[in-house]
Amino acid sequence: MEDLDALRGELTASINGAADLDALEAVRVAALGRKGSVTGLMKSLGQLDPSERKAAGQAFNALKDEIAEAIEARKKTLSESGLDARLAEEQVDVTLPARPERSGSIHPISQTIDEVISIFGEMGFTVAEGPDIEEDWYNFTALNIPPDHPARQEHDTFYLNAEKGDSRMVLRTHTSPVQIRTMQAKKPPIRIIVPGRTYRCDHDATHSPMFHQVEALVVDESTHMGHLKGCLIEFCRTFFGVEDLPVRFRPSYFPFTEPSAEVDIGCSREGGSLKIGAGADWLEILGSGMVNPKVLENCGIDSTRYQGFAFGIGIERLAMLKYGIPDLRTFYDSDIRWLDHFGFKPLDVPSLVGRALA
Ligand code: 2NL
Repeated sequence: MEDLDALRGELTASINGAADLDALEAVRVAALGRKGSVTGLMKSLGQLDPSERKAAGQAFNALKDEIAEAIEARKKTLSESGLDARLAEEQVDVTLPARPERSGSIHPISQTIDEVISIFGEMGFTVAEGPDIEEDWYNFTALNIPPDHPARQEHDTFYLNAEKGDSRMVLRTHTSPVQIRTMQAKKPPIRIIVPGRTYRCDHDATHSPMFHQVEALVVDESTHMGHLKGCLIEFCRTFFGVEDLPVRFRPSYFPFTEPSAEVDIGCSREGGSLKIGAGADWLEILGSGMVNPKVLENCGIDSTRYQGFAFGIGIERLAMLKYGIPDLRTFYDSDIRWLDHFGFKPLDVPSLVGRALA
């Protein structure tokens, strides 16, 4: 029994002294392995006098269990401190600035959309989004675009193959279907802007089959053309950063608005270069109008009580004008040198805060 106590003391000291999991495993093998000291004791039971065997067997077993338990406890302690050590070693200092040569840039399209959202956000608009693949009704019919309208024809619109029994879907040709869905789902007052991808079957130097639009919709009981004008004049001046920018509303036609107006801003083309702001020329930048009462009714809105205005802006064109990007096709080339030149720093979040003081 004294030998047993000595062995227990020795093994316990080795277990608690094991510095890592490998050292602990060596102790385990030396004690409980096939040729281990405790295993040896168990094997010696056969040579004992039968009168001693039972008591000795119980004592050996108790020692074996005790040692096994101590090893498990030590193992747990070592694993946990191992993890703590690794966590301490692999710590990342999140306060270190990103290396500038590694940062990406914000695409001019994203930047321009963010700027437009920021301006209309300050005016009280909220952003709405919807699917790129639409039903014909949302993209055309609800907008008072007649069945024989040229916009519906195969060569202007991307149609998807119809599933059995279903009518064919389209890639939305404008973001207006989102306004239609909003009008169906919500009661006025409505004040939304809708940025997103749009698609038309057109590809040349000034058209891309995928492009971006921001449309807006306001519906309320007393909404009138004065609101439309004020809102768009304010937008143009803020977006281009020209306080006295001339803005002109020119009569136009869209099936979904009545009356309709295209909006031009003042510019100069003197000496072959385009300057926004001063000058004798005009530059068309967006289309707008009062929502056609038929469109309101198509969405379940009482057109004798409510009126609305809407407009649509092409994002690529806005970005080209504001940032002097000469070629539409370069937007989609993913040329890293172009992105380095025309891209924006990720942390330059567009904001109007402080603009009034600037
Ligand atoms: C353009 C013209 C426009 C709208 C879009 C609209 C949407 C609804 C109802 C009425 Cl749901 N109108 N959108 C209205 C006028 C013009 O876009 O030339 N965009 C680049």
